[in-house]
Amino acid sequence: MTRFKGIVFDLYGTLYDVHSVARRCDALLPGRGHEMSALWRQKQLEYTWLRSLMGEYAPFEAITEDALRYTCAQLKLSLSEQTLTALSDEYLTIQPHAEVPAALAALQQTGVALAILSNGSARSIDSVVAHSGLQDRFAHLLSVDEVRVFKPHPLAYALAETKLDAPRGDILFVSSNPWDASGARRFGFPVCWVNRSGNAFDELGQKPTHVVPDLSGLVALCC
Ligand code: LAC
Repeated sequence: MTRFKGIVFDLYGTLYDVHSVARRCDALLPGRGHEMSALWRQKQLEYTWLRSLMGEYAPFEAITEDALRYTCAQLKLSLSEQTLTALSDEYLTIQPHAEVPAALAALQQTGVALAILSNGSARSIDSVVAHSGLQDRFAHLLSVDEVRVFKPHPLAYALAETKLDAPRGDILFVSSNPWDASGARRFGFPVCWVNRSGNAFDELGQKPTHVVPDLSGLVALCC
């Protein structure tokens, strides 16, 4: 029995493995697929933050394609528009991290409402979750599309508080992305940082409430 009324998860990197696209990248750039997917992911994130700072919004799929265009230009790779779209579409079918399905089932058993809050568009979130067969685990799939500003803007986190209809102190926010964990903590959620790779936490004036190595650690914390 957990003390939380809801648990809200970040999607990319937290529940689903973004670097599973590295395999496809490797076919295009043999031996450098990881470098390519890491640069692509970094630019994808930067473009969400920069668009928000510029007072603009573009759907996550468009940002993902723009980031891939930059990555190819930077790595001097010439890709047809068709390959570019096919590669970006890989983000619609990324796989969950291995322990995630069992962990979500155990957490759901406690009766707590589970949700996703992602910078991804509603279409991306629905596609990724449906592809993994995990749609029944979640009471809410929330996209920042609704507020047209990306995390870590407070309006994005406020969307989860409104939809879960519970005070922010009763909602545990779970992310493997330190910038996201910092934004959620700043908003007022208790935060569990999933530190899968033994990384340092960002220096943004916030500390996570809990740290776990993967979602099994979260189950131990909540069940
Ligand atoms: C998410 C990313 C950006 O919001 O991790 O799901």
